[in-house]
Amino acid sequence: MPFTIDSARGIFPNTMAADAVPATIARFNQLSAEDQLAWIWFAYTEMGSTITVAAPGAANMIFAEGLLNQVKQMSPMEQTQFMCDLANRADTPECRTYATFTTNIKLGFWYQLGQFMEQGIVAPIPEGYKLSANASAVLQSVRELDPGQQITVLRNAVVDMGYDPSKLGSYTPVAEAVVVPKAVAQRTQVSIEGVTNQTVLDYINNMNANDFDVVIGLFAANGALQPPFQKPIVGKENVLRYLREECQNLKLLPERGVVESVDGGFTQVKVTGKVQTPWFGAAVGMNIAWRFLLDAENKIFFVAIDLLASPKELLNLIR
Ligand code: 45D
Repeated sequence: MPFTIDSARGIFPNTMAADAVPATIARFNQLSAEDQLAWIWFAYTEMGSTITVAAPGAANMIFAEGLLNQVKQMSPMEQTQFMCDLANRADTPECRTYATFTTNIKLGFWYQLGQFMEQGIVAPIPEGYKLSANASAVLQSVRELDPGQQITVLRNAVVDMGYDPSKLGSYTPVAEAVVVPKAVAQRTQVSIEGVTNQTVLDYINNMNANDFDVVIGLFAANGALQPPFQKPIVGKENVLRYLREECQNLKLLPERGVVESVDGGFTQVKVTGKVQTPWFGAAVGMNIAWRFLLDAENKIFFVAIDLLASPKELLNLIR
């Protein structure tokens, strides 16, 4: 075996990822809970003047409803305490419930809390709240990011809240229902300048059709998928669960790529383009690279998805 998952992570080392995202999150994590909540509120509201979040479907809100109802029944002081507990990742029953939510349920939960805060049903950020100097500085740096990076910072802030899921022991994640794959007549076929590799095309087209059973069939038995700023998810079972939980209704818009033969019959393919999330639709195109490593059977041994540092990186296909 010429590659391990670990060595595969290093293919196309010239790819410049948006390191500003984890750097911003690290600075955000240093802030007090009060500052974090106010910071997100300001960042979210400011962003809302140019791009708006799509309301989650009612069917998906059902999963967060129990916790939302609990919060509604709290006194304003308890509500503020609960939100601070989330930011502090405290060990409370409510923070444990939140920890069982998958990313999209967490986002939908906060979307609804935000609405409640605007409607006066949940305690708002106190009027005239003044951010600390540090928090203001972090807010300024997020203003300078492109929209795709801004929404990733917000998403990661939300995902990291609540009790640490890895400390929960075994639990059933609270996830959206799995959608039915798109009907064949409604499917689109991409073309990628410089790439005709069938596995890569099948990957993109079946992701766009929410046909995750076909997507997982493209992976090698011990294949891995590495989402932006995360460690690889290894093995078909884990990758399939991730696809069902996190990848519904994404729109992958690859533009161009390169294909190169490497050791042991393996092929490395780098594709760049845009991805849209159902939360923002066509309003936000994230600049993305896919770095595939295919084995001798043309199965996906490894694929990394990177959020790119700048649009300029869309043209960077050198090794
Ligand atoms: O604390 O090929 C308030 C993979 C106040 C898979 C609030 C992929 C206080 C394979 C404002 C109410 C998935 C990796 C909070 C491709 C407070 C693959 C609320 C890539 C928290 C291509 C805040 C997919 C709210 C990608 C409601 C890159 C914030 C997907 C909401 C990226 C923020 C998706 C939202 C992203 C952020 C989605 C909805 C970045 C959504 C971001």
